[in-house]
Amino acid sequence: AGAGTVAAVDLGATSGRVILGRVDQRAGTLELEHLARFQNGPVRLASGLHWDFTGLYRDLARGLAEAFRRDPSVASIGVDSWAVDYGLLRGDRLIGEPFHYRDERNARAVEAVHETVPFAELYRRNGLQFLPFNTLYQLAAEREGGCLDLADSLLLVPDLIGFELTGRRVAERTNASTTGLLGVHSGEWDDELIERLGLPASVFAPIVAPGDPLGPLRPTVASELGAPDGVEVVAVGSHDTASAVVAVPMRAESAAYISCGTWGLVGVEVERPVTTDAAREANFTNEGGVDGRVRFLHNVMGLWLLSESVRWWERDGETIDLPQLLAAAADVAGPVAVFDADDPRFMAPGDMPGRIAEWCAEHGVPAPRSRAEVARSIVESLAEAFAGAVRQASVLSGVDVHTIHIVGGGSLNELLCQRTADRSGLEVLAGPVEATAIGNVLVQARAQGFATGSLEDLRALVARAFRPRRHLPRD
Ligand code: LRH
Repeated sequence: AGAGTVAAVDLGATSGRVILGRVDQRAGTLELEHLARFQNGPVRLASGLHWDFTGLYRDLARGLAEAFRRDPSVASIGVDSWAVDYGLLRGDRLIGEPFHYRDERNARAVEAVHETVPFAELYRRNGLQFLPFNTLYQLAAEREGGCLDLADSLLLVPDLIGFELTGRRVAERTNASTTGLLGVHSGEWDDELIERLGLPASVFAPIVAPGDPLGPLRPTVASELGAPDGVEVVAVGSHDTASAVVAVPMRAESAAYISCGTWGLVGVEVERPVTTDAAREANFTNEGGVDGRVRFLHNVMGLWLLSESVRWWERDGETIDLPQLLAAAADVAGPVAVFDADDPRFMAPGDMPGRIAEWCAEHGVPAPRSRAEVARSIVESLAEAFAGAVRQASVLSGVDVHTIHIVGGGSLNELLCQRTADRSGLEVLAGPVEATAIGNVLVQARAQGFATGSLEDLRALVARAFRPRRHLPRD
């Protein structure tokens, strides 16, 4: 294995980034250079909550152009994003801005889907926890008065970007696994399920695996980005959580991970799906991982609770300093309310502090009053939900968990990491913060021959390059 440079595009629900990754496996180095960071978020139009796909594409294209200016030796590009959302195409043309998964239309479709295919059967087929925005519910809503009839193809967000860059239409497997339309054992489109749900099978693109080449940039794109000849787009774990798990420096046989950003994805990595009744009842999911691994995990609401509270407080133009708020939260002396972070009332954008107070009133516990108390209450509730989900993941999968790895933006939140250690009674190793981009870089590096080996070999490189911070449980 030699050394080389690749570009990672990583789009989260609140921000996107373009990062250069320089990998030299022999020297044991992995360096990231941040080239662009841009805002992302929902836009409410007359038809509902959408993404500004065109704006996102403009921003990431600027980042990529910067990548080629900075380093003309960039060999490839990989794209990952949040899961489940898609664009519909007619020919080469995108039909409207993609819907945001937090749009309300899905709720109406859930019942209709479960009438056709009961949830227990769905779970046996697709292995997915129930989330009202899983693509299959969105498509059931789309079928009623939406644009599905006009479309000849459907591409999930990273695949849509891959299409814009290369002209190729594919469905990368890890992200396709979040649609609910992929067989949990086969890893292929479940044609029978698609037909029973009355969805047009012809819109789904051929499945590819992380590491597969998509192909060279379209000539107009290459010239716009200033990309030299030979640059190709490579499929990565295009579901951001799949890329993040690649870069968790763990021993999978004795560790749990929490990929903590907008969501807290809490689980373990296993070789085979766990689709028992107990796993279904605990609402655990089996999502596709890189190299055929299975991400057995549960979605906990995550830092959304905090970012949405801050957005609420800032609605009249005030600016809140997050580090200062978290420091004040750490200093809150008395006990604060621990609420159920999984409660569906927290899903939609809006007044989170108000909804937390409402939850507390319904459950007869004193609601947090100051902003610092609200922030502390969120941190404690997340830590409690994280600890509970780790326990469940361990019991349901049989993985004997000794260590919890926290990666992503949440790994910077020392209070959250410490309280997760305290509430679980387990050691917490925090970092790397850019796990998703690192996983994206490593899968490309392996496809280019800059790195070799199994996920364990790649994780060894991560462990060397990014030292985790250790939090021991206090009693
Ligand atoms: C995290 C994430 C998560 C999904 C959600 C829609 O960014 O991809 O894994 O459940 O977004």
